[in-house]
Amino acid sequence: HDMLPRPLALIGAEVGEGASDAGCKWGSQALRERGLAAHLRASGRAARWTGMVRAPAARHSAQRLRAVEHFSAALAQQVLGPARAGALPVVVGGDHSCAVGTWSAVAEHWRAQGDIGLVWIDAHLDAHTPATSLSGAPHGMPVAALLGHGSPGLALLQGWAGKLKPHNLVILGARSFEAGEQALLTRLGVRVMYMEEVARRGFGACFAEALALVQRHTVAWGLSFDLDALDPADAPGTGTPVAAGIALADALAALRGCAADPACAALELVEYNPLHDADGRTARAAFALLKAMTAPQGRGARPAPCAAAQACAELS
Ligand code: 5AB
Ligand code: MN
Ligand code: MN
Ligand code: MN
Repeated sequence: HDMLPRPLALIGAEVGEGASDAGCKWGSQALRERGLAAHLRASGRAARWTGMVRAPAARHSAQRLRAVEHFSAALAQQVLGPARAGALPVVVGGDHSCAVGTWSAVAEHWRAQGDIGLVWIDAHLDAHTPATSLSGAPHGMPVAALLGHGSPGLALLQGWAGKLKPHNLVILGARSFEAGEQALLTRLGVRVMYMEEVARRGFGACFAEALALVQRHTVAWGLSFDLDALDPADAPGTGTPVAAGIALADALAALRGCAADPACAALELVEYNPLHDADGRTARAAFALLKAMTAPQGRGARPAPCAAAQACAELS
């Protein structure tokens, strides 16, 4: 008979200190109050909030990195618990600096068995170190930290560096970045599917390839979704919206059922800013994304072929 789908352990990452606009700090609380857990239970999985971790307030920019370091260690503990208990951790941000705690915990959990993979869906590369960042904002640094670069307080979480190997990471949807972070990723050989490629090939084809890449040399994989990857028409309520992003409908179609894979180790949805979401559109996008990813029945109906695909078929 079918195995019961793993229960979802929702974890609120109440951190905004990683961003210049701290509004994301209240993102997980807002989604919780709107009934995210009940929304996810409607598709047949058990789901409940197992932790809310709040970053210490930081007034000066010099304190922000320290606040994020402190927060990351606490978040990692909240992720390790449900992972060890066999639940699926679902981290809800919060600014994207929370990814250091989330994926450090996942890497720690799987460390004896092997490496973890990660699909990072984002308008940005998030691969700065304090040396290359122009803003000094820690939410622009989690990828570098997970690769073992930048602030030792982040890179050495759980006592070891290199939670992610470069060939086990794929970044999808990038369209706003700086030279320093791009140079690091290029030097390390990280596969980046820029928005230009995503627009040309389609999000579905890119995500399928990304997933295959992060599964290839790993024992488990995860997905970190920054809402600013979406087109601002579908998700205006994020910390740093960037024009010309991924259509929500394309993301929903491609991500449906992805967490039904037993090798899916955790999910993360970040950068929801309720203060920029007057009509609730972005909250609805967040609900729909998490519901699609956690749909227990595996991949659902394929999306109808788009006009462009049909045109290509006719040409060949
Ligand atoms: B997010 C920028 N590269 O470093 C920087 O939202 C933006 O987690 C970072 O992707 C955006 O400040 C971080 C300009
Ligand atoms: Mn990000
Ligand atoms: Mn981003
Ligand atoms: Mn952002």
